[in-house]
Amino acid sequence: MLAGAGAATITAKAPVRNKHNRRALAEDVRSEMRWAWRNYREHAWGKDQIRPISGGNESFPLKNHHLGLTLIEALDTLWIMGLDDEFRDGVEWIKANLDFDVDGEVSVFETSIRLVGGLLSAHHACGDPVLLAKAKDLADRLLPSFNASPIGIPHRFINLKTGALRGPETNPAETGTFIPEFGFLSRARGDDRYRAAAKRALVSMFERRSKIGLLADSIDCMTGEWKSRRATIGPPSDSYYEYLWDGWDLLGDRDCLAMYRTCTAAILKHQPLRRGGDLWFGNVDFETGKPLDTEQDELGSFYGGLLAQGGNPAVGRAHTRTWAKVQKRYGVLPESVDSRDMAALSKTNDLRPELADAAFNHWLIDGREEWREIVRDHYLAMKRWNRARYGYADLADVTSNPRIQSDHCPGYWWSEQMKYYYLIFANTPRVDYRKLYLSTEGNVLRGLRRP
Ligand code: DMJ
Repeated sequence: MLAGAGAATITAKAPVRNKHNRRALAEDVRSEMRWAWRNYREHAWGKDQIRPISGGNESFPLKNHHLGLTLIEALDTLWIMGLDDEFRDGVEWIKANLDFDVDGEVSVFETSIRLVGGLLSAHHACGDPVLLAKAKDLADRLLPSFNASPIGIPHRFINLKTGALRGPETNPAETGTFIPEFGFLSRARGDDRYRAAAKRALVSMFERRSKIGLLADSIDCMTGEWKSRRATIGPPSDSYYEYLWDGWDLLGDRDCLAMYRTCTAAILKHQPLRRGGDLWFGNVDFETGKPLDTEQDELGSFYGGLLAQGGNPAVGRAHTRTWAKVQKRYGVLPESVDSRDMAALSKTNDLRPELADAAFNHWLIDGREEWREIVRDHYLAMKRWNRARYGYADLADVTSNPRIQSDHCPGYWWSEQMKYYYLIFANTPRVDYRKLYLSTEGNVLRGLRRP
């Protein structure tokens, strides 16, 4: 389907300096969320993902069974926006229908960040014990993947019913993106097994870093043998670094802080790639630091915000501004670009939140208007090009005019960018912005204020 045709058009960009315009933007985001939710409610209720062009649906992370992924991802966003009837409706669905005892295989990483995290953030919002119990049930089904490995690194896939494992060849993100969710659960249940498993996996990966301090991006979880030579801050390593910092931020774990600092020092030494005024982080050989290619994945655009959180704000700002230039060129970001000239190497757009995530994190730290402007541009371009008949859609090509949409809306859309947009414009009393902790999936595990 061609985007733009039939979609609501934005006629002017609101200056974000002006309080009234910020309020209008926040209201607009909230009303888009409510509109998308109503479509989901009407056409795909309880399904994992709505197909935004046809109104059909598709399952994820199970192949042929739905777990209500979208509604679980959406819950804390609805709550923050004060869409309380919608929030309650979602919680009621979970209580009446959600059952993880399914003979099917899921990604351990995706299931934890989206479903365990979504249930925990909803529990943080309303305190309902059933949500915590469901999160525990699910985490119990994921835990054997950690325990099966002599080095504590989980397999990539597990069967929710039988515990059968698959995918010993894994990577930093799928090894180390567990500690906030599992740590939160351990605290809430008074049971340290979850946090300890997540921590062991983080440390086990860290101990395998090269002499120059870098991690490659593929490893055998049973032997600890590296299966690649490529070090990257993009996928499939990205959130490993994020969760080193988060282990410190959310749980006060000093080992995580020390590991974050060690990894960051190595990255800042070997991976920066300066071109004109731009700052990228190159993909390099993990033992020699030799550059491997010039591709920059959009998923890596979160990294500037993380650097700012971790105490390197100037470098972080330079990287986020570089990605903001890519946004200026394309409107909606392509999945990857060439660092030499910003040419799109992969022209699709999977409704990604990372640049808005980074800008939001910068704004929480220094309050500069430029971050709100980047987020506003991100939102308006998405509204212009990704809005389809029943919701928001991926783009098949960000360089065509008009853009071409694909019939897919990822679950993280409900949990991530809609939340960042709203929070940066709304100044809602439901959130303590100084305490706010957001997981890699945008789930709030600290800082919600009940009215
Ligand atoms: C999200 O599921 C999470 O942010 C994850 O860490 C990687 N990126 C996707 C969204 O692009």
